[in-house]
Formats: sequence, C-alpha cells, structure tokens
Amino acid sequence: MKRMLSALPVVASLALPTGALANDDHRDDVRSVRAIARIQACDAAATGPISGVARLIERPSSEGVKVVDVAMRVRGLSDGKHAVHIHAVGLCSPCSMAGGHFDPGPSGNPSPDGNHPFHSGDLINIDVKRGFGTMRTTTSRVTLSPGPLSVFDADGSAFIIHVLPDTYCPGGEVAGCAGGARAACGRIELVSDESDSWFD
Ligand SMILES: [Cu+2]
Repeated sequence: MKRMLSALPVVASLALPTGALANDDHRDDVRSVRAIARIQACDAAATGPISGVARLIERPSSEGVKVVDVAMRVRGLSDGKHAVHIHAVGLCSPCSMAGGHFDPGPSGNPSPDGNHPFHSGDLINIDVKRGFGTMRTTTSRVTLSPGPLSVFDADGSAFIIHVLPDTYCPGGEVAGCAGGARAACGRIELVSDESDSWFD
C-alpha cells in the first residue's frame, strides 16, 4: 500500500511532458490564412504586357497581433521603383475601378492622398531591375481573416502598382507623390486549404 502511494507522484510528473508535446502537436494544426493576386497590366497597349503574382500570408506576431506577409514578383514594369498599394475595391477592368487606397478606419482627411502614407493599404515600392521586380514586406494594417481591417470586405480589394515611385509624400499632398498613374492591378483572392493555386 505504501509503495503504491509513492508511485503516484512519478505518474503525475510523467504526465507533464506528455501534455507539453500534445500542445506542440496542436499548434501544427493551426492553418495560416493565405491569399493570392494575379497582376496584369492596366493598359497593355500602352505599357506592353505586365504579369506577376503576389502572395499573402496572415500569421500571429509574437505579441498575438495579426500580421500579413506580402511577397510580390512582377515582369514587364519599367526599371526603377513603383508604388504598391492595396486599393479599396477588388476590380481591375479598368484599373480605376479599384478605387482609392484601402483605408477602412476613421480618416479625418477625405482627400484621396491626404492621409498618405498612413492608409491601411499603403505598402512599399517594388524595385524593378531588367524588367523583373520583387517586393517583400509585412504589414499589421490589414488582415486576411474577417474583421474591421479585412481586405475581404463586401467589395474586396486589389493591388495597384503605379507608374511612379511612392515618395511617401513628405511634403504633404503633392500631385503624384503616391505614385501617379496606374500601371498594373491584381484582385486579391482567398486561397482555400484545398486549392493548389498557391504553388503554380
Ligand atoms: Cu495606389
């Protein structure tokens, strides 16, 4: 009887590491939210063909805040830097249908460029060398999952790549400071767990 009682704490201490392992396994079950955008020229007759892809992954930061990693590759833009933003509407034909910069929060400034570069959808320039552009950034200003900052609101959202670089408007609202005319566009679409479109 005495021997059986003394065995109990051993069983309990063995249970602890088993529980920790189970938690680690459980974390692997949490799937990230992913989205993709196919980038096309706004006016291929004027610029020549432009094609690319942007991939987005939402993940929790170490503080538990949702952050979205954005990786974009585009061929056919002119060499140099081009502004990239998430615009308010998921339509690209024509590119003006994408509306202004995605900015669902309260904005005290109704002017399209007045809040620049502090819109939710403001990102960084894509850098193009010999016709091939890449851009990687992480934003905490939008989400892919549902919520007040989700790019998947009632009318969706789209990337716009502009003809000019984004200067981030240090002098305030100056025409063209946010990139000027629109060069390319891509509607952002949710990628389901079953879809293989992420990998092509
Ligand atoms: Cu823009």
